[in-house]
Amino acid sequence: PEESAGPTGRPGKSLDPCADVPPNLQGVLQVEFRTNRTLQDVRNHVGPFLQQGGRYRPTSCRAKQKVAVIIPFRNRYEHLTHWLYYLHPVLMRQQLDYGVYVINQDGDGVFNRAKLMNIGFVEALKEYDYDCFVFSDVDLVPIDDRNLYRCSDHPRHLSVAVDKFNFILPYATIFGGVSALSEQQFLKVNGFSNTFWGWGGEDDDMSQRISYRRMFISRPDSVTGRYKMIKHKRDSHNDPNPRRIQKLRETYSNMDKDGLNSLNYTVREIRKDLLYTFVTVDVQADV
Ligand code: GDU
Repeated sequence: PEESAGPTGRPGKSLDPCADVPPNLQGVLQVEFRTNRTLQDVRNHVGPFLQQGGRYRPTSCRAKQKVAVIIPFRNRYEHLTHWLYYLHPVLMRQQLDYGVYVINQDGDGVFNRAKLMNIGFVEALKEYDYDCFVFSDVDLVPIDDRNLYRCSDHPRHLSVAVDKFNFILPYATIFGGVSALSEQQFLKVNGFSNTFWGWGGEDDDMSQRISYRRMFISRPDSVTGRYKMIKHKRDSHNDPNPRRIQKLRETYSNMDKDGLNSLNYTVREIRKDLLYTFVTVDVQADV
């Protein structure tokens, strides 16, 4: 017998799979940050289509992937508002079954982007059986919705052409900004390192993990992969990590013991907004 939509509106297995290429994409998008937006504006704009926690799934077809979008975060509320305003409609048009997780580092200790992303992976999986994880800086907005927030056969780097770098890939192995790994790919590399405190290196460490596990970095082309970055000053408590160069020489010997299998943290609060799930965590930083 055919399975129908359940009481929660969860589409049953009877829905046909969504198309490989989502039919309602717009291509190049107009993106503008020099305008005042509030979270309430964004809720009014996209709220009717969302479920609490920033969750969405298409109703006319069965999504190809279940995607957790993970944003490492502290004190960038204005950027988050722009990000939500632009990304929710894009992710909906891409027909993803997705949820948005903002992983907020508690306190004033040194920032640890990679550890926050590991935490996002673990916390999202406690809620739903996501199979793909997109890790995104809060200040990066795609300007082409053909850049699909999905996983592929190899780890995927999505932010290939950022306006700040004149729309050129700065170097071949770059993996920072916005990237996507399937659950299996992420487990294969033991997640990110937890030990990059402050700015820099953690993305290159992941890039090396990927190559040491004999995977490649896949990318969209440099037209589809265009992004706008919201301009900002360097945050406090996120100075360049002076140890990052040395640490990158140690990826191979450390990756099996520094990552998901050594992750320690305490969840302080999980707050559900219509637009996102906000997870505040103590990452055990030195202050
Ligand atoms: N972030 C915060 N609050 C902070 C610091 C950082 O929310 O106080 C988050 C944001 O999501 C931000 C991301 O961390 O977008 C990256 O931090 P920066 O913006 O300071 O770093 P860059 O713009 O130089 O980013 C580049 C890459 C990142 C990462 C970083 C090195 O785009 O993916 O690799 O370098 O750590």
